[in-house]
Amino acid sequence: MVLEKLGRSLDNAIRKIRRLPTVDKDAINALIQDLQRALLSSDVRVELVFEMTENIRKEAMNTKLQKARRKDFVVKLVHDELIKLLGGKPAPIRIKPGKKNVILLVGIQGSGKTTTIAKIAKYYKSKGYKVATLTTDTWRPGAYEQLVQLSEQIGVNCYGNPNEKNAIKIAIQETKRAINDGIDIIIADTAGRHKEEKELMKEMAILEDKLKPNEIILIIDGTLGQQAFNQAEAFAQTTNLGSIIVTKLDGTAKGGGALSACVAANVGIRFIGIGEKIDDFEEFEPTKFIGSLLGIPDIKSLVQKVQDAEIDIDPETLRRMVHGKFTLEDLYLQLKSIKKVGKFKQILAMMGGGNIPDALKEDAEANLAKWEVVLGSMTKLEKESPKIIKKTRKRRISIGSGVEYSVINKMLDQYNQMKKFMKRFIQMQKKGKGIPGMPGIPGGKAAGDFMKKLGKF
Ligand SMILES: Nc1nc2c(ncn2[C@@H]2O[C@H](COP(=O)(O)OP(=O)(O)OP(=O)(O)O)[C@@H](O)[C@H]2O)c(=O)[nH]1
Ligand SMILES: [Mg+2]
Repeated sequence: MVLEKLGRSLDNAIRKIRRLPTVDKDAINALIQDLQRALLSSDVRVELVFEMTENIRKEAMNTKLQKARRKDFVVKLVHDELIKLLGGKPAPIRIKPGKKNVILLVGIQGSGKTTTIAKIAKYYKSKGYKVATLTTDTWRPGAYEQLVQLSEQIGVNCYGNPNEKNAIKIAIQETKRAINDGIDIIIADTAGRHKEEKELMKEMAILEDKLKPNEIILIIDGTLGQQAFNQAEAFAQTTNLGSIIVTKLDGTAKGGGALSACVAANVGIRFIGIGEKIDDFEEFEPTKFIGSLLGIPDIKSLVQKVQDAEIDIDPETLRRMVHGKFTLEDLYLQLKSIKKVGKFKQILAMMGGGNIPDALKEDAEANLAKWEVVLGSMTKLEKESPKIIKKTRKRRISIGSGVEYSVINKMLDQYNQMKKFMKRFIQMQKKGKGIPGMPGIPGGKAAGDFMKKLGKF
């Protein structure tokens, strides 16, 4: 496993907390200590470690939760903070079929560029692209032969010119040749350079200018630990870095430091190298990676569960909802505050089943920004009694907000559906009957619980 030692200590820390009958103050403090020890011994920068553990402590201590939900909540906190530490996933490199597509690898000597070229070439080949490698390394003896050999192993062409000493010339001529040969993606190797080597750093900037790569990827040796920060920063200053690949994460205790250092330098990690062989390569998926570090392969569903449970509905809105006084603005505010319609659906599900008005499923979320503008052009009366919004008012609102009719209509439509849904729910509740269209929910146990909950407000 990658970062085995860190994984083992994080796994132990999480296991300990999950085994406890309740998560109290002492348990949180013990977890914080375990996390600090684990991350520091993985060479993560002290400030980062303290910042993240302090965040966990604050959130864990200050959030009031039912006992049963505390454990998952705390695990999710750890997950969220580790994601922050290791960064999100960079967007995929955009490849334009039939056009020139170049991925340029840079990095200091021995970081693993040439090996990684072959790994990336194999990755894109397996996605169905016609891939070739290109070497511009005129410095290291045998650089050309090394890449030819690796390319043969994965069955792709290698472009280069061992008789030419000018890297820029090679880059221009050989890229042309590859494009003429119908290559979709050229993965270009460069000579190893040091951030102090001004000439080579300059050459790299020219290569960038001439090749106009889709992305420049910096290769960083994971055994450097937090030293990776200086390197990432220095390269980011000279070129337009797109992402980083951290290599040699197999068998180094400092991997956590290297990964977090890259993120601290503001560059996302795209892949990780986990061995010398071509297949020892992984796309960097933060959630999956952290799941395996924490010993919870299915961390995604745990996180989802906690997120779903964090429904935060304003009690006043709830009260208005059940008394049939739900306004257009309430709908907007509610959608906005919970951000995801998914959560809103959950609230509705609590009211009696999964039968949610169709219109609320997708569009509401996407249209929120426009709704805001529309609401700004409405009078108080219109927001409270949207049924008075007929043709003339719609025209005025549309002109005032600059939002097209269709959005206003949809907004009103969604509001009406919501209102109808709630009215039906309330009627059925009063009669103690089931809810039409929701078989098997005689009044709905969930609905009953929901009503009880409402009684508290
Ligand atoms: N364990 C391990 N070794 C790796 C990994 N990636 C590369 N290496 C090894 O690191 C050494 C250097 O790799 P190269 O690919 O030649 O590095 P480079 O950056 O091209 O080096 P220069 O061209 O000299 O700048 C080789 O022995 C590789 O086998 C990795 O992910 N894990
Ligand atoms: Mg090399």
